[in-house]
Amino acid sequence: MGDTIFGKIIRREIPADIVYEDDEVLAFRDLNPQAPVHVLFIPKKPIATLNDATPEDAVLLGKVLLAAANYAKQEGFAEDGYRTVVNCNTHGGQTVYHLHVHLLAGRKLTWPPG
Ligand code: D5M
Repeated sequence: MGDTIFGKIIRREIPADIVYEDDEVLAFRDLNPQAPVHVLFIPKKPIATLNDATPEDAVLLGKVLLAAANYAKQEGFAEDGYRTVVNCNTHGGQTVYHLHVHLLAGRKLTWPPG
């Protein structure tokens, strides 16, 4: 359980640029940023994909999203706006199998994604 690169970050086995932490949520800068601000918000509980989330995870997932929104407000880019993304499995472009919310901001993002 939790044996992904993000599990190692949670356990402080590898370094990360952590910007937020509480008992259940961790946020750190993406190693390969796609926007001026690119932060990953993760539940400390190792849920592999959104497909694996259960009704018991509903509050936890809400906390992950709210942590991202609070960070955007705190850092002053909420008004201009930002994007949150959860990639799921191969077609979604997921590469790390520990559920995470990408927070992208700091430039006008295009839509639709590729
Ligand atoms: O997104 C997985 C993201 O995780 C991708 O944008 C790179 C990022 N990543 C991978 N390893 C690290 C470490 N060690 N620190 C910070 N960020 C990392 P996905 O939605 O699964 O494609």
